[in-house]
Amino acid sequence: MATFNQASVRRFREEGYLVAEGVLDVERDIQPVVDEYAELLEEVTERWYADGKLASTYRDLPFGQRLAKVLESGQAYYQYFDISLPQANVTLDTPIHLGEAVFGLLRSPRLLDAVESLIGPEIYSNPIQHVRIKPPERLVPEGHRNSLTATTDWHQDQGVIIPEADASEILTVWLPIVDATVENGCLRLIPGSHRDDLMLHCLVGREGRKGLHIPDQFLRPEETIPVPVKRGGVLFLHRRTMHASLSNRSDGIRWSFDLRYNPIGQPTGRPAFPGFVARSRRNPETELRSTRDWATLWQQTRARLAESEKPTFNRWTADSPACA
Ligand SMILES: O=C(O)CCC(=O)C(=O)O
Ligand SMILES: [Fe+2]
Repeated sequence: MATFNQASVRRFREEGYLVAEGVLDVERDIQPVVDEYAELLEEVTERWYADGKLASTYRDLPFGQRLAKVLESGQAYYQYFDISLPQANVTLDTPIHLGEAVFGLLRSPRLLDAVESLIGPEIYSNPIQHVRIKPPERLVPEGHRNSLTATTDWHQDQGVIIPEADASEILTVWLPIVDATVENGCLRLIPGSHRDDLMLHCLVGREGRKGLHIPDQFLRPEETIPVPVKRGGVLFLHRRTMHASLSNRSDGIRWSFDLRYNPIGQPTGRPAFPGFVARSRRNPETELRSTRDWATLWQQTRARLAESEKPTFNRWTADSPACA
């Protein structure tokens, strides 16, 4: 199945990114996810209200405003919503969302057809994955600003893996659940920057702000372009393409998933977390097809990490002098 013609594949190779509109089916791929998260928000607000952690369940507010109220009240919803564990302090009850609609999205045949035309038919779902539901940035309290809730700093995705996977062809698949615009904080990137080496990434920014980022002197601001993507569309990124997000200056949410896939057999760059075979033309029987099995993989990982294990997630352990 060739979703992209040769010209598009060539453009991806040359520019390090590709925007494709209309890859996903709104009814089959997106709406189930929206419904699943509405249910999850209902569940957590009810619980936090009952526990006295919220002054109200904010039931009458639309999804985005309700989320902002929850955050304003100091409840960190993002770990309940995310589809990955955090990299530290995992306990037996660290929340993670492992719902059927999300698993359906990870395995969407429409999405995998597109992925197949870029990395081939043996497709592994790489466990470096997130959901980012970002309220208007002015409503996000300082202590809750991170790349899941607010602006994402400049980086290359290769900078977040460990070196054993440097040669893995990890494809970033970024897809918005609501139209991503310049105003609500779509991504921006530097075309062709994947041809550069892996850049230095720093851990602490100038204002003491934490978060992995490429320092300013390695960026070429005049070459950055914003990449709006409509719901149903997908942005594909090469692992060395430099990118960041704009901030959400709108009144609504900016909601996206970033998923990653690599050819089966290549290291994922985050071996402590579980991936799975999403599609194999050669050995279809190895595909993971059950949400429950997928959830079990993450639950077992959580138990293992809570127990004792302190794996390495990051190649950048201390800031170089060039970071100052
Ligand atoms: O959506 C964002 O803010 C950041 C996404 C990102 O860095 C990625 O998909 O690799
Ligand atoms: Fe990224």
